[in-house]
Amino acid sequence: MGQWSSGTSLKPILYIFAISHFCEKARWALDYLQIEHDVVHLAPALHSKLANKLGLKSSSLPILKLGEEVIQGSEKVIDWAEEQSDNSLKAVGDNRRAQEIEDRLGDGIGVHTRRMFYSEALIEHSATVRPIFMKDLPVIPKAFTWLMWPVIRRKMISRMDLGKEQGEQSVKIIDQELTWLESMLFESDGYLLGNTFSRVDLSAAALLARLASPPDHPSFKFMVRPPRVQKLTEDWYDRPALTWVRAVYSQHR
Ligand SMILES: N[C@@H](CCC(=O)N[C@@H](CS)C(=O)NCC(=O)O)C(=O)O
Repeated sequence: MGQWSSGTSLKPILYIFAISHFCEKARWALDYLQIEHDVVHLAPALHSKLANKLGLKSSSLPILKLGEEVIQGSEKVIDWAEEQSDNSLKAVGDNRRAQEIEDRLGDGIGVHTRRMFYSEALIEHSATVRPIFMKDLPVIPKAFTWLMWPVIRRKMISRMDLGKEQGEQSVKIIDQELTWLESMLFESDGYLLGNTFSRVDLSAAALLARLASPPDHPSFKFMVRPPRVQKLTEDWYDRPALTWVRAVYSQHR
């Protein structure tokens, strides 16, 4: 077990956006593996300043800071957390297969649930997104987010390639990816690889939470879904993959 695990005074800091499902994935892993840490919410745009200061080329969150050491990205945070803990999130069996599934979840469901959501929310109902980004911020970053919102919004629209067509394309991709997940779940014993909960299950559940609405999610209860996303969430509520996500949240989060 490493020096950062529970009981130590050297607590790592996890920098996140509350609304980010990749951040939720890292945070859940740290909680699950019982690694004590502080969570710091960052304001969009100010997060790039922190990444710069830490010497990172990319500004993406989550970032975990441990003294001088910096770890970026949910997968690397989980790799690190696994080394520190007596508990495990390793998938049983072939590691390469677990990696392939986790990568596919990130590139497919991770990227496209986000693009589907923001393509409607940020373009047509942007006032409902701002409060989620402001939640839990200290006063100055909160005021910054309020004032700079038009600029932040424009940047997010261009960086994530948002738009009505893009949103519709993402819905089709998510549909295919849910079918893929459902085919794996159909052959499984309740978990995606082997018969125990692993990082692969955690990744799928965290990245699908926006659609599955698990009541145990730390931030999504504050999320207002725009009408088409809300309708999709209702239409797909009973899909096996989304029912499974809610069960995984209630058992493991
Ligand atoms: N593959 C990365 C994806 C992380 C990611 O896309 N983070 C988004 C939030 S959901 C972000 O920080 N975007 C702002 C930026 O890149 O500056 C991971 O697993 O951590």
